Amino acid sequence: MKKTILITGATAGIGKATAELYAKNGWNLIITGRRKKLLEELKESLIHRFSADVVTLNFDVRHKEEVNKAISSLTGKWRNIDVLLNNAGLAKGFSDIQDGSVEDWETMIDTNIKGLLYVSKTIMPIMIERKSGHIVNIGSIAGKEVYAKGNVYCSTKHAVEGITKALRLDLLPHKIKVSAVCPGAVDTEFSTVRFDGDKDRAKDVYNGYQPLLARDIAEAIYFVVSRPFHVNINDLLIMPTAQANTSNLLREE
Ligand code: NDP
Ligand code: 8X3
Repeated sequence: MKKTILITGATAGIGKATAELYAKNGWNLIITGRRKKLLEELKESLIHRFSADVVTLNFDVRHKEEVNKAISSLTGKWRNIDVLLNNAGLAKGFSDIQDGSVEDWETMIDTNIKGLLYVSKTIMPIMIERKSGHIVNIGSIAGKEVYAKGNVYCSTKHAVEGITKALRLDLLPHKIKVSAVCPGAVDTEFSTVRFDGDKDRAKDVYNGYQPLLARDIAEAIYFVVSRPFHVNINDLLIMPTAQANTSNLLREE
């Protein structure tokens, strides 16, 4: 029987690449995000390229009523969610904490922490009832280290690490697997979003070395999810070869 994955933040970057890889491998897909047009375009493309079975849910993970409404609209086979990929997330701003924008802090906390919790809260009862499921959270190297001017973003990713451990512990009796996939620098829309659409500044983040590609992370997610039932990858940290940690990059012009 075909399996089903629900991906938050499927309109771009890692989420989109993961949707493409899972569609290619014959999974049913529930793709979600705020940008409805991009969701519909991705759906059409997945149907056209892979004859995939796809449902779109257009919601903002920060709004719990929207999350609840969207997930409860799923009926029939679409409620049989085998994998939840908590991927939607973002960084906003890059400054010392004393100069940070409270609005940016709230956006990151509401999206990366509260949004992940809201979505998980709606899917967990389905998985518990089915006594089966796998939750994969996208963490970050920023959840393992704190780098200069990364303060609140790094803190939200540290929270993802804590939530991942808590989910694994509390869902143990229900046989639900919980994993974290934690990338270093990946060339996506991430830095453009962080710098409020400043593409030149975003490009500089990836200059002079080969960053990870969204596809690299999609493949890692696929690996994590495709292990046999008795194997759980708790935590997978994936870095560009040119990046030793958050602060040490080998840039060559
Ligand atoms: P992108 O900006 O390319 O994609 C982010 C996705 O998240 C988009 O699909 C966006 O969709 C969605 N999203 C953002 N805010 C919301 C929201 N409020 N509600 C619903 N969806 C939302 O970035 P990445 O692919 O790089 O980021 C994916 C994850 O990977 C994030 O959690 C990020 O923190 C993490 N990560 C990224 C790294 C990197 O270097 N790129 C490294 C380590 C971790 P839409 O705007 O349509 O809502
Ligand atoms: C994204 C990676 O190092 O830019 O989580 O924070 S980093």
